Amino acid sequence: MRVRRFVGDSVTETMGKVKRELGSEAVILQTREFHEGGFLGLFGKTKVEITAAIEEKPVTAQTTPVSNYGYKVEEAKSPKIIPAPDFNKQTGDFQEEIIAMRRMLEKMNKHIEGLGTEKSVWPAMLQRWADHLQDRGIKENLVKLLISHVQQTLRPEEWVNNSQVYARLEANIRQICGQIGLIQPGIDKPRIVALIGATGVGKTTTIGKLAAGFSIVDKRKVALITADTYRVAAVEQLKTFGEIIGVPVEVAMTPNGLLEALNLHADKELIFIDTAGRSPHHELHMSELRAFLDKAQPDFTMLVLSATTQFSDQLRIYQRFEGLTTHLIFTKLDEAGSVGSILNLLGQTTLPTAYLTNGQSVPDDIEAATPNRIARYVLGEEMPHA
Ligand SMILES: Nc1nc2c(ncn2[C@@H]2O[C@H](COP(=O)(O)OP(=O)(O)OP(=O)(O)O)[C@@H](O)[C@H]2O)c(=O)[nH]1
Ligand SMILES: [Mg+2]
Repeated sequence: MRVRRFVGDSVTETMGKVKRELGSEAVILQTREFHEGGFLGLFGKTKVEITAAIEEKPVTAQTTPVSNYGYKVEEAKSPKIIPAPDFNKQTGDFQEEIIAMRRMLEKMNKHIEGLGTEKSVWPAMLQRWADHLQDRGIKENLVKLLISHVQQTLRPEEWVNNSQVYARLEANIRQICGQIGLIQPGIDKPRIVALIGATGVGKTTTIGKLAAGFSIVDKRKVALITADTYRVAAVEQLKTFGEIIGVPVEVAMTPNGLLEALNLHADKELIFIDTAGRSPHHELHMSELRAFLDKAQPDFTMLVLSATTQFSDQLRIYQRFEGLTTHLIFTKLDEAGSVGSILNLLGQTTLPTAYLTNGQSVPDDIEAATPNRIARYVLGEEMPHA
């Protein structure tokens, strides 16, 4: 590993030096500000020092900025922006509904526990549905809950009717999904939205989609801040999105820097904060993230979970980020063969779901979550043969 120290007048300038010398894959080891010159440091100049390292032979930085997708920025500016979903369709603040949902969920959980985990044997017409749900990745106890509900509420001669069974399952899955909570821009001050989660789940891409939707389609005043200064490439990625969408991007090296960046955009309606992907097992990384969030006090802290992550890992990640998270976002629904894991997770939380993403295209591949859409994804398009 090659370690180098860089000094400059500003974060941007110093980061530029790091990138030129060590390339985009350089890892930032330490950042500090110091005073140079002036009597006892008074009236001196504030300098920025960045210590960075590169694993192997340094890669020469590209002269033409390249986006995360590998296309040139100039080319990327030209794609037609297709209107994104209307993110403002709020379901409203139905406090009573939420309380009722929680009660129902608690009841359901009790019921699920009572059902045990041994595999059930159902009448043949229902068994094919039980197998289908299991193939979709739904846990055994939820499968039991869903199928026993069909068994109790439909007459045996109706079990052969796929659309009737599907509708019944869908209705039940909608209930398990619980609440939806979408971002609403602030009125007299910006709403602050931070995206957190494990590495590579799609945080930055999702911010690109949301920022494009709100700024281009909804004509809202948006700013982006990245607190992910761990890799130079991460900063470049968000800056590229900012350039394409036409919204300002700030880089926050420290929690105080984040606060400054937020204050700089007090006139905005929405500020998105991108954070570094965190391994939930890495305590130091988690406490760094906490320090950023403590300073920013976001209105929404959205945990991004990938549908391609297996349920046991999703659950572990969810539990680790639980105290910080206010909303959930599920990504990569297009890549996951079956997304029953989402239902398994939603069955264990009362946190609202906000958005679902289903592809790499910015801003198209995102939709506001609805219990209906989640149910459709969970059940899949195909139905078992009668
Ligand atoms: N198929 C698919 N790919 C996605 C989706 N969302 C993001 N990606 C891809 O997943 C990869 C990682 O996305 P990023 O947005 O960089 O993920 P991140 O969570 O910011 O990653 P780190 O900052 O490194 O933790 C990229 O190749 C994205 O294009 C999605 O909904 N579907
Ligand atoms: Mg990222």
